[in-house]
Amino acid sequence: MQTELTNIVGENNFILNPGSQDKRLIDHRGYFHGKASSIVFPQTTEQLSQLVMYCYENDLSLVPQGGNTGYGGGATPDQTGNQILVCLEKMNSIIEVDKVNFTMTVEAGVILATIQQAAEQSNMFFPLSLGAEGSCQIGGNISTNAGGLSVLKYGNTRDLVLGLEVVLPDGRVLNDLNKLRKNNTGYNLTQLFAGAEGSLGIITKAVLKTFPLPTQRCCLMLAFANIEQLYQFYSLSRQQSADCINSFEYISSASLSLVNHGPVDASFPLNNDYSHYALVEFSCSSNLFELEPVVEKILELAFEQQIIIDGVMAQSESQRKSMWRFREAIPETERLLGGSIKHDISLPISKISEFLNAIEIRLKQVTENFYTSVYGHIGDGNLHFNLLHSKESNATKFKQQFEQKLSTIIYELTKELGGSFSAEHGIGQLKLRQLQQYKDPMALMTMNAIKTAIDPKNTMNPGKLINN
Ligand code: FAD
Ligand code: 2HG
Ligand code: ZN
Repeated sequence: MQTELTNIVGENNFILNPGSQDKRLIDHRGYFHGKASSIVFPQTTEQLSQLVMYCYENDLSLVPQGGNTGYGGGATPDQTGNQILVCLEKMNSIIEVDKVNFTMTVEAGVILATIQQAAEQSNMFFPLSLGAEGSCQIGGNISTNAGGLSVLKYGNTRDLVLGLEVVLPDGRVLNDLNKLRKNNTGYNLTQLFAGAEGSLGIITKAVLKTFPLPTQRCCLMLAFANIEQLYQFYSLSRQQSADCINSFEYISSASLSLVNHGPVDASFPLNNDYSHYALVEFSCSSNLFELEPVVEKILELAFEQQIIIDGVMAQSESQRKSMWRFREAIPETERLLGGSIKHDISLPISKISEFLNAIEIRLKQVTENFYTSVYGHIGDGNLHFNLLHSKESNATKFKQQFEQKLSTIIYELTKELGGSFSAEHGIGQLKLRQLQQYKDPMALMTMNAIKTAIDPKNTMNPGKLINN
């Protein structure tokens, strides 16, 4: 294998028999520990194509990896030690920033934050934004169809992709790398690879949509007596701001208290004894009207109509950033506390209140030994409904003993209310069972048929997303 890899990628671009402690072989949450016969760092599509062709001919399977920040273990190889881990980090060029077409063309290994910065340098905006943006790669974002903090206005990652170049499982290169917003010529193949979690091929290049750079931002931290009022504010503010909201994030009192006494070195701008908080950000790119008076008026109306019980607007960029810290620090704080049992669910917005009212009682029938940290992209109907052990018990033991029972209760109620058990984090190897259980059988059959047609030897990230 050493000779072949040297011939294909050059002697400095692979590691043979990597040690099991190599961080690329362990997923971000430390749930999955894999082994690999080698880790390869291709530098070009041509090298990658040759590598995949070699694997196809020799029945070797491959696992693509970006920044390794995914939540489903999709980028971790299995335990056999036979798989080849393909890391895209050396394919990290920004190929073109096109100000006329509002697009960027990039290689798959570019880090998300680098793309955001490059867009900004050209007075444009790439809106995908999430806590891992300093290390996740655009190829990983596309493959997981990541959501994040500005889906309400700009959509999920798949909505931001116009075209892709992909190395198929037999090594041939599919070129669908176009800048077209209209291209009605059959199946949308680019969209097939978005959210495929590396199961159909390795993305090597992408054409992304960019947007006018926001020049005004107004950020509110609000307190609500109940979820119904939160959604009244959601409607009011979407309507009256001409839909200028880019983020509408929920923070429950329990999630707030995790970060309020921990990592955020700013004081929370409201009293901390309310039950429900929302961080709402408005933005626009125009300088022809002022956003702040509009948002002030919305706040005033909401107070008058008694929709909110408390609320402030950030008065400076540093206040805006510290408001965001209270939201963004929650996952990391949970991790430092030993981790949580995570549920990344979505519901029709109209059902969230019913879900929250019913779920706790059902869970408490199994154990009282936990508390919930609920937060997330509530404007998209997406909650991170995480369960943490109560202080007396041990986090690992809690997960081992209760994860399956508690998660089943949460997913069953989610299903009952027309929701999804995986809103934005995907399936990977973590949620294969739930996929079988909750996805429509005909949809599963169609997914399997697609996988078999494109990857007949099942050498492309086997055991992820599709359990063949
Ligand atoms: P990896 O973890 O490396 O890979 C993920 C999957 O994509 C794997 O199946 C892998 O095989 C495949 N893959 C990677 N690159 C390629 C490629 N070039 N071609 C084909 N397949 C490929 N997710 C959200 O949706 N919203 C959030 O708000 C969010 N916040 C997060 C916050 C934190 C602190 C962390 C740690 C994670 C968060 N995530 C979030 C999850 C994660 O960041 C995203 O899933 C991200 O899109 C993964 O990108 P990555 O480059 O790390 O991919
Ligand atoms: C977020 O929105 C991420 O912060 C992480 O999707 C959610 O860790 C989590 O549960
Ligand atoms: Zn999220």
